[in-house]
Amino acid sequence: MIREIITYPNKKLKEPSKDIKKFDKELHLLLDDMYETMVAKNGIGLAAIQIAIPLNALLILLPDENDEQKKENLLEVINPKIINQKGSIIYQEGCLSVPDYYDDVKRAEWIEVEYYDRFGNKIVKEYDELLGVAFQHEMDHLKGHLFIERLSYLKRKKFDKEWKKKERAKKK
Ligand code: QAP
Ligand code: CO
Repeated sequence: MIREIITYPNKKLKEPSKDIKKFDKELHLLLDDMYETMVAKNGIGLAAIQIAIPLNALLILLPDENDEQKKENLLEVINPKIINQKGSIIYQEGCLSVPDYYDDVKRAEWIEVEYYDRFGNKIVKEYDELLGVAFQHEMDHLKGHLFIERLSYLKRKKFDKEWKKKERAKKK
């Protein structure tokens, strides 16, 4: 089922998510709905809180070299923790919860993470480049943060200005 994605400035996006305790049918239904929703809305990443569910679950699905999103490349991430990180990288990010705005964000260039798959198997892996950026972006959602909170002061002002302009245009 495709769920509704909540968008900025919905307060729910600030809510910290909670750990998942049971790796059951209900979790699998949530992950399946998140996948359907992410693909339908042309996303490459989605956190459960973006469909208003405050649980520590996120998905990442990058397009392959043929620009196709193959389900076999889907990353289902439960209760993630960053256990190591190094370097820094600047990447232009966007977010389904902040539609039509893209800007540069600085993040760790390499991360080591620990998480669980949908069956409760523990996974420890390293990620860098776009996958590492996507992981950090989605993990921010679980803590109640959006990428626009990580923009430089000037870029944040630019965002506020553009967002207000868009709001005014909508009201007409
Ligand atoms: C997070 O972002 C991300 O404005 C995932 O109109 C961002 O899927 C990971 C999207 C950057 C790595 C690098 C945004 C779709 C999707 C929009 C997304 C839009 C339609 C964003
Ligand atoms: Co996002």
